[in-house]
Amino acid sequence: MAFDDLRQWITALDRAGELKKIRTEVDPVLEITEITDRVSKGAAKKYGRPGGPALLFENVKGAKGIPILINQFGSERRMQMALSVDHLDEIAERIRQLLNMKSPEGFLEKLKMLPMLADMGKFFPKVVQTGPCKEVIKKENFSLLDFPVLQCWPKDAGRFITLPCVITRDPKTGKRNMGMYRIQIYDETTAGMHWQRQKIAAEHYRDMLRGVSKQNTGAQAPRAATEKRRGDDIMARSGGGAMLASGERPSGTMEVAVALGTDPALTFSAIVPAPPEVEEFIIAGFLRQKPVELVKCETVDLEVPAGAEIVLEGYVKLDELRTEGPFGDHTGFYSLEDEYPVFHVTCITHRKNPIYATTIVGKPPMEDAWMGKAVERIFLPLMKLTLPEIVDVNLPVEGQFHNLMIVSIRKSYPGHARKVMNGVWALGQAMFTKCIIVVDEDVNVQDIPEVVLKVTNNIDPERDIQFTLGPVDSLDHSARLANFGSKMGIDATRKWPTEGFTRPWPDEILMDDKTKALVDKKWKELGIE
Ligand SMILES: Cc1cc2nc3c(=O)[nH]c(=O)nc-3n(C[C@H](O)[C@H](O)[C@H](O)COP(=O)(O)O)c2cc1C
Ligand SMILES: [Mn+2]
Repeated sequence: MAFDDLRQWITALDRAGELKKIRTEVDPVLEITEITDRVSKGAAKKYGRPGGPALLFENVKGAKGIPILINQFGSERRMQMALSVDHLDEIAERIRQLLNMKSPEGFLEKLKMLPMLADMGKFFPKVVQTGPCKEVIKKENFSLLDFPVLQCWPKDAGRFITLPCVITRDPKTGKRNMGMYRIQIYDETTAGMHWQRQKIAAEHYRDMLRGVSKQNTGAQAPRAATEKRRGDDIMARSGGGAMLASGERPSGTMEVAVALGTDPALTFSAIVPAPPEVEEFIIAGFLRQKPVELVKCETVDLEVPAGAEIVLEGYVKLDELRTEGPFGDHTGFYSLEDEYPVFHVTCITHRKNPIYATTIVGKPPMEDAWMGKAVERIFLPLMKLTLPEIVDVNLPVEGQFHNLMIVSIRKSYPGHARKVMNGVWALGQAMFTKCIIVVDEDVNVQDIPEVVLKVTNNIDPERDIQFTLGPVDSLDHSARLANFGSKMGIDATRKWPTEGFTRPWPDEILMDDKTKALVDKKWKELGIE
């Protein structure tokens, strides 16, 4: 069953015993973080599993009655519920079926395909006339300060919206993108838009700077060369998205809409590292098996989820950047301040009695750990499209997803592990992977003790470690330069003679089946247990 909006989802969480309502007054400045962090780290023992319950804070200091939902995705069970499955591999299986689709040969085969084609019809979003997010429309006298936005950590630069679905339009194709990029509140109507430079909205922004549009990518003349050069200058000096050139500045704005508090599949689709050509609204439709309903914005030419709790409409100026951060990030460290575009809000619409949905990030494990694990499972079949030799992948939570990937492969030729490393580094956001460990298919990558044993046994470090240079995550504080640094691959596969390894390779120690069966039979009699 898909959830139409955040409220249906909260009701379902409550019914499933996955929600804790808290009536004691709490402060959105630091206090909610401390409570939620303890819950994420296992302080709520009565739930008997990592992650604890989702939390609905009903009495938030200074919130004028707006409750806060946090930790909605914060356990494996809730992540499954959010995507309406019993196991995340079910989604991977659905993707596999879609990818395996071949042309039907006879009438019967065509008939068999009909249900799948009908399913595909559910993926596409539908624009409807109006929706609950329009219950209150404020084109003036609105304020970002009206919402109980958290200050998460002591050294944060201020209050940050941490779970926003940021919607922009590709000026080249007209396609929409929805990405989750945190937003720092500056004042009533302005905020910092933290889309990192390799993300899709930052690319839209650069395209606007370049003067690229649907009109001039075709037969029509491109922008005047001088104007183009000005845009290039800004990009060349860019920090977060782009940096101001002194003196001349290109003019113009880029429209942005932000949905806060949507149904969980939609919120989740804002974090998936989808190819730029695929609209997240379609991904959400696929995950929900039900179209996403959209409504047109009031002041910008964008559509937003009709059932959202809160919608912020506005624009970023192409010639304006401002310091964003520091912010306590999911690396366990503060991400340092940097220059990012400024979001100017032109209109706020919301439901009556809106609920503010948010999250915190920090030292893992936290809520985002479960979201990341879901991405890992769902993207495995898609990784295999490009790298079919991959058997399984583990992005350990402590590696914060971009710092460590353990991948097992079916090794078929000399140098195969290195081909896989290079393939991963070329794969969308997997480019950020600081350390890739490649093992043979007999290693269970989900079993870290086994990985440590086999990897450390199997490598001759000088021979088996591959360094490369390239883009790194904006949050990487150790790289030689912001956004640019080195990455490491460890080839921990068994080395072959054709790779120059001619020494004998020892067998792994394993007991024979006969002796095992014998001891199984005697086990009780031995009286050890
Ligand atoms: C809670 C949370 C917060 C995030 N904050 C940011 C952020 O501030 N900036 C950013 O570039 N990516 C952030 N991300 C990661 C992006 O959402 C992710 O890379 C996504 O795939 C980007 O979408 P895009 O490919 O459409 O750009 C965050 C992810 C999560 C789960
Ligand atoms: Mn995207």
